[in-house]
Amino acid sequence: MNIENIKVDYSTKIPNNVGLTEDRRVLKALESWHPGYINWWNDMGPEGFQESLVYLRTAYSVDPRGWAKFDYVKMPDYRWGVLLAPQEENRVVPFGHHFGEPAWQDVPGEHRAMLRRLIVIQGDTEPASVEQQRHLGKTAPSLYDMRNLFQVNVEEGRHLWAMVYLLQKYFGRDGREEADGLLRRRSGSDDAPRMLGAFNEATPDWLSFFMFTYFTDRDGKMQLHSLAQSGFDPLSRTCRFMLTEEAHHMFVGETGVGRVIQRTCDAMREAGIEDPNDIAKVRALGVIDLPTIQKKLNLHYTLSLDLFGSEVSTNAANAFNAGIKGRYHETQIQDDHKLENDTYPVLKLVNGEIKRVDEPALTALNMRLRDDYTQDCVKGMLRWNKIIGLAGYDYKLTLPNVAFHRQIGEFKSIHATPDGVLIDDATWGKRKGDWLPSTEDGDFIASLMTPVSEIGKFASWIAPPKVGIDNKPGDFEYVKIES
Ligand code: BYC
Repeated sequence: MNIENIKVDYSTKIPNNVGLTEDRRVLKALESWHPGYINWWNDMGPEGFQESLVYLRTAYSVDPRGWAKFDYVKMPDYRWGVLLAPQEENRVVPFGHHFGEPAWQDVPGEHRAMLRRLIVIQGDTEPASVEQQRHLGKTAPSLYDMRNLFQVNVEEGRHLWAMVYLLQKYFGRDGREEADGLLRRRSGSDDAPRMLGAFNEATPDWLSFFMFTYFTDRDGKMQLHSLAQSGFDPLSRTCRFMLTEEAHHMFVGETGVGRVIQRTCDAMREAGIEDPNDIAKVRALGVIDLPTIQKKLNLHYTLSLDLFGSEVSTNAANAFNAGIKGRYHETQIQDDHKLENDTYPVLKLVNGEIKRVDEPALTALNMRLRDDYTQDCVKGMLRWNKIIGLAGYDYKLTLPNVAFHRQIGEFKSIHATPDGVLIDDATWGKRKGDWLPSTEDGDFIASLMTPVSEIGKFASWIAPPKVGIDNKPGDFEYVKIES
């Protein structure tokens, strides 16, 4: 590990550990991008609360033993910095045609377009998620949750900076144009939407936010892990540091959904409700019934599956061969890291049936990453089910079949039930509302979204967390709204 890279320079406007003071060209480019970013943050970042003091963590080092400091900050004053994980000495390209060659410190000319595209797609998701969540501060169920939302938002902002740095430093004029484009597109816009489907969907309520941070941020984790393997070392180092921050986002999602489930189970028990499917009775208690939680899960899991691209993809094969995007935990996999003669089982539609078919492992890389993702999703779901089981209810949340509700890939043109049974359009039309949130479900959840801003208090539909952020006590004022 190169110790020099651990220290972050706070003397420039843009905190960084990439030597910006000596790199005047890039510093200038970033400084001229900065006002546009602040305008974007003011227009599209959290609505309201920009003058509030929020107890946020800021990255001040990239040393894994201690990299963040907590303090009250007004969001527009957050120090969005450019931080790369320390450079590993003698790192080599860990997969593909260039396997074993020294990792690149500059963009290899032949792979420039592909690298730029992947960096732009990654960058595009970061501001998109902030835009999707911008209305949520107004209905936060507690100051604790409000702070977590804002923490996630400022860090997604920093992740945008991370990608913009790579574009400005390594891609010259087209990099600058792409960096501007990242501030121009808008989530859900008709004229200039964000690039990937899930990032143009609404995040209408807090249960959606928790599902998003559980399922969609976890796609982020998988994609960042694959890019962290990249032979292009600056991208690898950038993604490795982003992953340190990303863990908290998924924690917010997992514990958020868990606390909703906990509160629902507690309320059902107190009221003596035995059947968790008795939706009307459960809703009358002012909590979200488990079947509706399952529907939200179905929606966010499947939107996130779409983010992996097609099961069989030559783009993915090309990126792997080029040494640009690897597999999850590439360096820990025991094989030749070239995959030239290997196969991987892919779920496909064959004569109207869902079947596993062996495909060349190289073109099946999206499917493989998606499988790794699904395994990762299951872990938290088991913990949610444990909460339900401990409360004495015979109800299990499940992940729907991958053929259900898909807009990308092998199953985009058919309909299937969450159990993976193929159905016709008419049946889908009739049953859709049983599996995905209906307008009525949305209205019910919306009716619960009344803000709670009293210190240490929580909305009726969510349990308090087990521990506070930064070990703060239950009555800690995470956001000083009027400052
Ligand atoms: N929506 O070969 P194909 C995160 C396009 S989340 C729209 O199937 P490929 C975060 C594709 O662009 C992680 N279009 O797919 C989370 C291509 O178009 P072109 C974000 C789609 O390229 C929460 C065509 O279809 N990072 O960080 O192998 C909060 C055929 O493509 C979609 C990344 O995704 C879609 N869903 O894989 C904040 C990493 N899927 O080029 C942040 C970078 C495919 O033929 N991106 N298409 O016109 C990639 O690795 C890949 O581009 C993809 C697609 C995984 C997205």
